[in-house]
Amino acid sequence: MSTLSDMPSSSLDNGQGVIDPDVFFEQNKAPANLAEFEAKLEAFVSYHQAQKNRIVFITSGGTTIPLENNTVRFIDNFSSGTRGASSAEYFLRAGYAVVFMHRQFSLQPFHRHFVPHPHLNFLDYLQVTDNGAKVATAYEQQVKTVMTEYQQAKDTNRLLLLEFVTLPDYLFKLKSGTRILSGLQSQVMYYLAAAVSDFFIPSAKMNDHKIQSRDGGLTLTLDQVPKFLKPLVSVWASQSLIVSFKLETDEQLLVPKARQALESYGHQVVVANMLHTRKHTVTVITKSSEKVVSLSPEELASHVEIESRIIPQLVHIHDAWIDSGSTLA
Ligand code: PAZ
Repeated sequence: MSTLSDMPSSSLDNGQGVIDPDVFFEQNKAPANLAEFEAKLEAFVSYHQAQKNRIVFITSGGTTIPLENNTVRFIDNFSSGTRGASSAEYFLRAGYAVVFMHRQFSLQPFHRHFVPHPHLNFLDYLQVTDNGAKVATAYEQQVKTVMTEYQQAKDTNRLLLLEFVTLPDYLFKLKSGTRILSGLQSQVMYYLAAAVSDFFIPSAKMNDHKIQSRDGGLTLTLDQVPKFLKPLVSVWASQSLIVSFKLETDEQLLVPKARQALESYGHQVVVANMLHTRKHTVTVITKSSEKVVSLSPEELASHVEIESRIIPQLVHIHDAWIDSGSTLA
C-alpha cells in the first residue's frame, strides 16, 4: 500500500500538523505566474486609486489540493463559482471596481449567463450568415443585455479577472493582493466567497512523481491549512472591510460557527450559508446584527438572484465602515 503519512512532519508545526501562516509561505513554492498577477493588479489598483474608486476583491471557486509535485491527481471541491461571479455583477452595478480572483475555468461574471448551459454550448448561440457568422436571432436580445453591461465594465476598466488553481496559489495571491491594495485602506472590501480547502499536503511531504498503484490502496495524511483569516484581518488588510463566508451542512452549526469566526478573527461580516439552500437563503452576521436574507419561491421562479439582496446590504455596511471605521451605523 502507498502511504504519504510516514514522511517527516513540519518542524515548525504545533504538534498537531498546524503550521504558522508565515511558515506556510516559506515551505511552499510561490506560483510561477505571481509576478504577472502582481503587475496586472498593481496597474488596476493605481488606476482606481487615482479615481478614488472603491474596490472589491472577490475570491471565487474552489482551491485544489495537489497530491504530487508533478501533479497528475488532486483533491477538489464542489464550488462552481456562482456566488462570486454573480456578486461581481452586482458590485459593478453598485459602482465598485472589481478584482475577480477565481479558480481557473470556474464561472465568470457575464459569461456565466451563457456557459456552461445544460442544453446549449457556445456554438449554439451563433448562426452562419452569407458574410460570416452572427448571434442567432433567438439569443440576440439576451446577448445584447448582458454584453451592454460587460462592455461598460470593460470600457471603464472596472473588472479585472485573475486566476488561481491550487491552495498555495490562492494563498500566495491573496497575501500579495492585500499588499498591493493596502494603500486604499477602508475603500477596499474583501469578499471571500471561494471554497478554500481546510486540509492540504505540503510540498515537502508530497510524492514528486505520479503516485503508483502497484502497491494497492493509497493512504493520505493531510495537514491542516493555517488559519489565514487571522493575519489577513489583523495585519495584511487591517484597514479594509472583510466579508468571509461560512458554509455548513449541519444547520445547528451554521450560526454558532459563523459567530465563532467573527470572535476569533475579529473581522466585520460573515455570510453564513448551507450547502443545499445557498442559492436562496443566507444569514448576514456582524458583531451586533444577524439578518436572514431569503428569496420566496416566486422570486426564485422568476430568476431573482440572492446576490441582488446581499450586495446592497454589504455596500451599506461598507459605507459605515468608510465613514466611521465601524459596522454599527
Ligand atoms: O461557488 P458556489 O456558488 O457553488 O458556492 C458558493 C460557496 C458555498 C462556496 C460560498 O457561498 C461559501 O460559502 N464560501 C465559503 C466556503 C467555506 O466555508 O469554505
